[in-house]
Amino acid sequence: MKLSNYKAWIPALTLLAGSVIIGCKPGKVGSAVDEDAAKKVYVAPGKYDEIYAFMSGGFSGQVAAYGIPSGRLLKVIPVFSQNPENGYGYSEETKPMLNTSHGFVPWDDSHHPELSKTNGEDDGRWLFINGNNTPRIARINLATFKTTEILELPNIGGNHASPFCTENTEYVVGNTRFSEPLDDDKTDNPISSFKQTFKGAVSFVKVNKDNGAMNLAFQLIVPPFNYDLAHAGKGPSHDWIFFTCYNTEQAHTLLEVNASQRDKDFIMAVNWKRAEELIAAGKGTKIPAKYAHNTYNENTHTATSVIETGTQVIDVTKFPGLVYYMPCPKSPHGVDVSPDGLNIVASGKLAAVIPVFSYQKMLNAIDKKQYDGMVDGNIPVLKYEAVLHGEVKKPGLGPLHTEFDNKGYAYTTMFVSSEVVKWKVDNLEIADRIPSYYSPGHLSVVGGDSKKPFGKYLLSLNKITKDRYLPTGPELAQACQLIDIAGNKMKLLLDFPTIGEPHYAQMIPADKILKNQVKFFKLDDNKNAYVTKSEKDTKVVRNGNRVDVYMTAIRSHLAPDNIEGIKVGDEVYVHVTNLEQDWDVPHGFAIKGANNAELLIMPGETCTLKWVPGLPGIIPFYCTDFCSALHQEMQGYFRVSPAGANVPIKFSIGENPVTK
Ligand code: K7E
Ligand code: CUA
Repeated sequence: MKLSNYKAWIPALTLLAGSVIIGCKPGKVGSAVDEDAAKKVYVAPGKYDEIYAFMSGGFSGQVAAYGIPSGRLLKVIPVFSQNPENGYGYSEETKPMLNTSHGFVPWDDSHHPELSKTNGEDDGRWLFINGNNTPRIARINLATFKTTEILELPNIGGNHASPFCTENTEYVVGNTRFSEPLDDDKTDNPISSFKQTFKGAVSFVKVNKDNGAMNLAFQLIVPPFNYDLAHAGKGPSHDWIFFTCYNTEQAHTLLEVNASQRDKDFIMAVNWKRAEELIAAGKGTKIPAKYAHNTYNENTHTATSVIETGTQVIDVTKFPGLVYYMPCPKSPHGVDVSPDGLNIVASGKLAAVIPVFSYQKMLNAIDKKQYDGMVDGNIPVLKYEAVLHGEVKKPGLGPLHTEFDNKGYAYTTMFVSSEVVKWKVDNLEIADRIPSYYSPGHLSVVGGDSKKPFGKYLLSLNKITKDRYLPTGPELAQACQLIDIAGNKMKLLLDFPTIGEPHYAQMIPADKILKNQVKFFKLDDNKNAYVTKSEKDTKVVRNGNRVDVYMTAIRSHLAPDNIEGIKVGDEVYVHVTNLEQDWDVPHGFAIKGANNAELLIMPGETCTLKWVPGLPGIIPFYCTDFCSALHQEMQGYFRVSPAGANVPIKFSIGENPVTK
């Protein structure tokens, strides 16, 4: 690709020397703590928090839910990684959730939780989260706090600009951080052919508005830059979505230096409505693509994985009016859209200002063809001055991410100068700043990327922990800070550690989620292929070397609890149905020596543990969740006979009682 007429080069990193980029320590440690902090974060025993915070786990691959303002960890929701705590990714029912075109991938790197939106407001129905490494988007049902769908994205590497949603969750998007040749390009391309053979691809995943089901509607093929983050327009800018891109130099080695050459990279503005129209008009091209689509059925409590075989693409260079680039200083990271949809805030990691673009000026510049060259021959680069609303001057060093409150203010994290800066969106003047400990990445305001921010609290999600907590050896807890933004001055309230690395968080008033909570699954509605709805139906069935155990759990026994006739090398599938019909009575299930995790079975649910006994002997099994006064009695035995034995299958409970 060519960048004709588009000059503006500044050699290397002029602003920031290498050591500074690591982050520096703010002064006046502790001075920003609010005098009333203890009172403001204290949630009395037995009381609920006001707000849910959902944080990505980063390299843990999961999502965690916290109560705010207390910072109490409520649940780790397993998404992309196996989770032995509750058997996710270990049970037969959930293994298919982690299937991909590369096979079973039991881990990912999750960055951006995104709440579903209706009319631009968080609606509390679903939470989306991206898998950065093996590109995937997951959907969590907030009625059950379970991952119910995972869709792999073909043709991209590093699904980082994801899964941001449009104003009514018409689409969630995924854009490539590591451009690469398309999957069906079977040429053995050398890495040096980057500029010729590598592509970017933006995925538009359609979301069913009734049940949330996702499908890959189409992909836009775009120039091979590193696409980093995204946010959709809202209100007047509803039809558009904005992406940051860095490495417009198109380097494929030592990006630290080589991708920091140009003074400006780009914001890519995509008219998704127009793309949708083009697809509807049959302008898409079908290409082969292989990707997994995994769905968890909430009636069968069972996931299935389907490998899809094609997708539709549009080459954006062939359709004028679909994509524009706006120059943006300098290696931009975050891009955020103000609640009114009129301003687009970008954060150049190495920039000395925060540029704010005007949606209206962007339209005018498009209208008047105020171009500053073209990318790839015919994707217009709009003139920086023509699209700029203004720059926030001297905000600090290393701006990364911005969110908004309900009073016309924006809050931006400064990675290098370790602070959160508050500024007014209309006049771009700085109103306040507060140190953060240390080097914040994303921040989150309650409802802060929506049309109607709730405000009140801000989380600063910090990259460096240093001396904030009791040391735990070389690996330290991750640092998150709660900041009160209700008044004119920001006030630090609380530090609390998090699970994994919380790249981003979304916060929502609890009442939007509480009203839909499922407390247990109705046993009558359980359509699992191996459900056992009453103890009298429990059984053990041999079919060749496969043995199916239909087991039930209820306080305080597992039935059957004496099982004989199992042989070494059998494939034993233990299907445990929890017969309880009350809130908060899970049962667990574990087998000595099983090369697997336990199961944690919710009331009304069936889960299956696969076990291949390797040694003969008596093998105990038991409930792992302390469920009642007689939980310790909730156990049983398998008799495992040698491989060639002919001990018949036999199962029982309560036979030959010791006492009468
Ligand atoms: Cu800034 Cu992955 Cu959104 Cu980390 S990302 S900070
Ligand atoms: Cu059931 Cu312990």
